Amino acid sequence: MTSVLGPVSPRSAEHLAVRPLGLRDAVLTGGFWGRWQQVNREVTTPHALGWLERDGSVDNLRRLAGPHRGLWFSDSDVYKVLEAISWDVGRDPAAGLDAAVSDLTRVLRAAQEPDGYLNSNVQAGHEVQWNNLVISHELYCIGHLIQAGVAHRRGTGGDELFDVARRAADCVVTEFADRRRKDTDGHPEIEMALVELYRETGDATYLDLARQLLDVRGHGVLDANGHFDSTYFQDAVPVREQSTVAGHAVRALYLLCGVVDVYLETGERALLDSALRQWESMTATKTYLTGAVGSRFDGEAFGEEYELPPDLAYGETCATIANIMLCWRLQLATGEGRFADAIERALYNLLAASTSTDRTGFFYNNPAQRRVARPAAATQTRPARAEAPGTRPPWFACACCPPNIMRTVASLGGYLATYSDSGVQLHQYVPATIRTGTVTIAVETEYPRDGAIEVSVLEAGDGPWTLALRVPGWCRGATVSVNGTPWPASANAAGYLVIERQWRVGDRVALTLPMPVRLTVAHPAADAMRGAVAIERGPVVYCLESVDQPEAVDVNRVELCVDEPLHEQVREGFLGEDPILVTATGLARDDSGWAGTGWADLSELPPEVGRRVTLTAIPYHLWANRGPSVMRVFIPAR
Ligand code: FUB
Ligand code: ZN
Repeated sequence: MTSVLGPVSPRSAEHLAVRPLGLRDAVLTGGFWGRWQQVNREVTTPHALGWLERDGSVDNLRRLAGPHRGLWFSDSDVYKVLEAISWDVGRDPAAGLDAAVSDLTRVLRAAQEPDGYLNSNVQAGHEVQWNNLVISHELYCIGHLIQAGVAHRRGTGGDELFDVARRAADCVVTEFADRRRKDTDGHPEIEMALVELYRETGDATYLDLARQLLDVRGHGVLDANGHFDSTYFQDAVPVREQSTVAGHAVRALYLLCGVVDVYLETGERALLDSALRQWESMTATKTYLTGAVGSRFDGEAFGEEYELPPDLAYGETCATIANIMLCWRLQLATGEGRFADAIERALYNLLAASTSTDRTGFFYNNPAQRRVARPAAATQTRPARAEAPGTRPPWFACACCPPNIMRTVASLGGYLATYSDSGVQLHQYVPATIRTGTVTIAVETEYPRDGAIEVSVLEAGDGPWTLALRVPGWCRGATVSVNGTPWPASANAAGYLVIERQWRVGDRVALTLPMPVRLTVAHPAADAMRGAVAIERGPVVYCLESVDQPEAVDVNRVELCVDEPLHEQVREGFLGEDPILVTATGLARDDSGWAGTGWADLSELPPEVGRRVTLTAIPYHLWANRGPSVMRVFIPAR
């Protein structure tokens, strides 16, 4: 297969159910994500470049001496921003962005050792090279450098940044390949990067090393030195035997991305099976309704099955992004719509909520309930992660999330559609133009404000082909018509309505996905949400935010009257969007009768006192844009 401009460009189609499209072939043309992509480039990118200078991340690489500012893996923030910019210039070159890449590449080239080694913390003498892999993040950082270099080369054809990345990779090969070492990095990431480098170069050394690094893990090769345990590092169980996601969430999911990447190139079924098994377990038992994964603050980790407390949810933004990356690889491997469903949930909820509406503030962790209207910490520019602020700071001391958001938004086109010998598959409904060889289609929609999606054929290609349209798992009663005539199709086992015909230029397909407001309950074993409901409409999860409720209504003390109707109303210009808000009847509880210890004998409960109120729910992703607030997604049902 020829290389595509986007993350995950498999070298051969042999183990793909569907094939990816590049960012110049799947182009966002507007809507929520199209606008975000533009602001990501015009506003977030300069913001991020400013912060990388201000927090010392670039200076660390410039100086390579003295104290290292920020966290020891801050090089990776520079690389992720470079990757984001590379996707952007790949879609559409821009002088300012090109210059930023060149400037930073010059810094990296000057910093790089003659043998290709590059790590500002180690080179400044704060760590001995390759000596403390469990903590040092040396391979993790080089992995991000490789991804940036590959993105830049795919985007521009240029070798500047790519050469730096490849030399660093070759240094890793020299140290680790052919089992010269039996250990690996405490933080997975290098595996998927090496596979991408193999894809880009055709040099199987990188693929072999990626596989080796998967193989050695899980045998207790990382000496945890008292910092967490083997499970935290995914080093307790060999990856082919693992049954569920465990330990640090981002690490577990980055590792699985590498696992599926190696499968996509080698066809080793045990790898895919393991990834599917772990993903299914995570999706059924360890994922919040918002798409958050990794519920524990302690170790930024997955909890046990159904351990999903809404108020204590860690839900790191990077973990959900890692799940999007994993889902995309599984989508390519299987062609199944359940992975696009999960991407959709993650995009419209957690990822959308991770960033302020002006796109310069970010959530590192994403709770599903906030009990106290607490602002970001006084040290606002560098809040400790565990403070879990109720407003979005502009950057973090541990700045992994903002650049991860940036590279995801910049490369979002790559997640919209795929193609195969039989035709085109549409996975996400976003205004876009999709081109595969001689076929071009345009998608127009206001989704998810409504479920009307129109696909028109701009170039019809030769002979018949299929258009496959994902029917989201939440949707009942989807219908489709072709040129105004109902098309009698129902979704196939993979979750797609498939239309096969000889297409003509100007053909129009109208897909309707009904999306009435609905109430969702959690699995009974998810104790923390038992007896509560969440409001959803289409892929959008709603929340109650204190600022929208009638005066003196405490969001911590409301119940939702589930037998009363829910009403939708468009709120034009609300936080820069025209979202649909939902109103519901609720009971505002007055618990003054509970004064004292807060406990009561079941047979002597204080009388229930409350007043009926109208509650207003907003899309979860819009919360915390109007100052500190109290917020909840799950509401006790009445
Ligand atoms: O360790 C690198 C990154 O920092 C992880 O992926 C995040 O969870 C944060 O701890
Ligand atoms: Zn992060």
